[in-house]
Amino acid sequence: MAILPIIELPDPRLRLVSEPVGAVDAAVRKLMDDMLDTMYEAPGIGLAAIQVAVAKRVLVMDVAREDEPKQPLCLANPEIVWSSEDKNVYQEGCLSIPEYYEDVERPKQVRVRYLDRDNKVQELEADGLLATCVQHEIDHLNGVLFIDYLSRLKRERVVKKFAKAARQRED
Ligand code: GNR
Ligand code: NI
Repeated sequence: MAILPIIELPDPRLRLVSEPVGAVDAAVRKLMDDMLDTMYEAPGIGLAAIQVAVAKRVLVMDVAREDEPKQPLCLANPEIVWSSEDKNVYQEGCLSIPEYYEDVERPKQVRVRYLDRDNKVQELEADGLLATCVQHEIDHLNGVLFIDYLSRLKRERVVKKFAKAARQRED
């Protein structure tokens, strides 16, 4: 188990489309375990592999509250096979865009087909925060960030702020 560095805006790797895994083998399982460690330490409720600079279609999540038992979920090659017409608005954040939060509207419920930690095909019926989180994570696998759903003004403002902060770290 290991805690991996999380890449942040404006790192261009966040815009890559990640590659499917051939199968969930020992190497992918180790990646999933390291991602769970990294997510819990951050702390966050989800993490996509590209956020730790690995362009594979792998994500982990745990939306259990602090007073509840852990509910880790590991998904490889996830696909949304159904989304509800009903929408939901959540205030989203992203570990790759620290300390920035905005409301995003997404389908309220989704069904996701994926490979689990044992390389078995599974389906997840998600609602509420879990549905929002899994859509946010699958977006990462396609190089999409939650700021892409905001107005151009808001998005450009936050991109510029992070670009400036990165420049200032340079000199
Ligand atoms: O920790 C996270 N919280 C969160 C809150 C609302 C909607 C989505 C998320 S995911 C985020 C962690 C993250 O950046 N995952 O990619
Ligand atoms: Ni994110």
